[in-house]
Amino acid sequence: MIQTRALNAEAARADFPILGRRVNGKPLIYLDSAATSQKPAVVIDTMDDYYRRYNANPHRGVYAISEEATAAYESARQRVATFINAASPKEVIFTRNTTEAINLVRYSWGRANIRPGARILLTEMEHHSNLVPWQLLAQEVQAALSFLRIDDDGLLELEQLDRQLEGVQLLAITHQSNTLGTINPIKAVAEAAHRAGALVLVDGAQAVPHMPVDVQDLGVDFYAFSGHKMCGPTGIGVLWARRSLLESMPPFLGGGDMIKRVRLNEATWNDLPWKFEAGTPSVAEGIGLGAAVDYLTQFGMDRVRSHERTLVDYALEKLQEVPGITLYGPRDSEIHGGAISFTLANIHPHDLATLVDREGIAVRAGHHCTQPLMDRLGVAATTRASFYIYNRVDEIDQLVSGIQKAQKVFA
Ligand code: C6P
Repeated sequence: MIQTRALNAEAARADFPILGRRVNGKPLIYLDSAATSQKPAVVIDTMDDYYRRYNANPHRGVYAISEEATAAYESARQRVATFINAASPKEVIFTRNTTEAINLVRYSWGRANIRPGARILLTEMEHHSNLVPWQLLAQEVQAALSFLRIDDDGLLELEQLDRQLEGVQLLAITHQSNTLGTINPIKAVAEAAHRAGALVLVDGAQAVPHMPVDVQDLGVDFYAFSGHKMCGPTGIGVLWARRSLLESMPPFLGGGDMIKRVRLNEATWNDLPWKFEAGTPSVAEGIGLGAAVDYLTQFGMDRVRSHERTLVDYALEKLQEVPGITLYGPRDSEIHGGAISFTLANIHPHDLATLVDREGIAVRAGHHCTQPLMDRLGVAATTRASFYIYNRVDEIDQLVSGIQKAQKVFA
């Protein structure tokens, strides 16, 4: 039973060893959790413990430590399933990351189902991970891509949704934009897509770490996310999909563990979820993700979300006072997750990121793997500050004063 714990950023910080270090002589202010979150000691220790005490290949050995590794890995899957309210752990496929989870759907479901002439509907705010796989599939099977546009506040234009869904076989959409911070109304959009006969894939890379996600309540068909953005390690991600869909899909990769019986010229497939997990899995990473899920669960995702809303409200208010700033994305924290993008007149985002780094502040500058969105915004790059449970409002003040210092350098 996981104990609940109030979300106090100061107390949470003590759980993250890296936050104790200094960068360029200043305490590290980490505002790039949308790229990857920091890791609490409990995740690092859990992985260390696996390697020190029961490192073995799971699902294969009948000896004690292999069985321990199997139990820990499968228990992590069970906890991930509970975390997103999957109907069964069989619906939780471990992948390397969000990118691989989306590509699994592309190769397996997409190749078997998307027909020539069919349409795949995306949005203008997709990360390249939820765009390029569909470009490749569309080229391969002669399908067409179309896009939901965004308005000047960074919100999807949904007035024409029903019309745009005509002839669509798959809607692939991000839950929260990594660049704009926009939280999309997935449940309503999924209902409309299903009415039109389309399936719905959600890129949840920026949602699962930051808000409660209930895949059954959302009513979607595929949901992808990464462990490393939610206090877990790199090298582990998740594809959730409805069991009936997974049962009907051909395997993605072939190899060990995904089979039941192999003969020289044919093979039969293992049960779910292992049918989609060929080869030795990322065992330590899976177990580490289980520890990350437990870590977040003690706070509760409602509290994580409400902490980030406080930070977003504060940051939007403080940043808009900076002369020459342009903020992108919605102004209402109800639909704005913990990532804020902006540009400054006369300072390139990379220069700004370099200058604030001198103050120990880590922010991301660039296109954030959303080049078509940059085209839509009419910029080559933005600076992005993104928040998590360990960020405090005073760090936003430090960012603002770092920006002001940079402006003096370029004045
Ligand atoms: N975005 C960012 O700085 P992977 O790399 O597979 O774990 O996640 C890909 C991905 C997919 N969708 C969204 C919405 C994402 O934000 C990301 C990762 C990072 O914004 C790295 S580019």
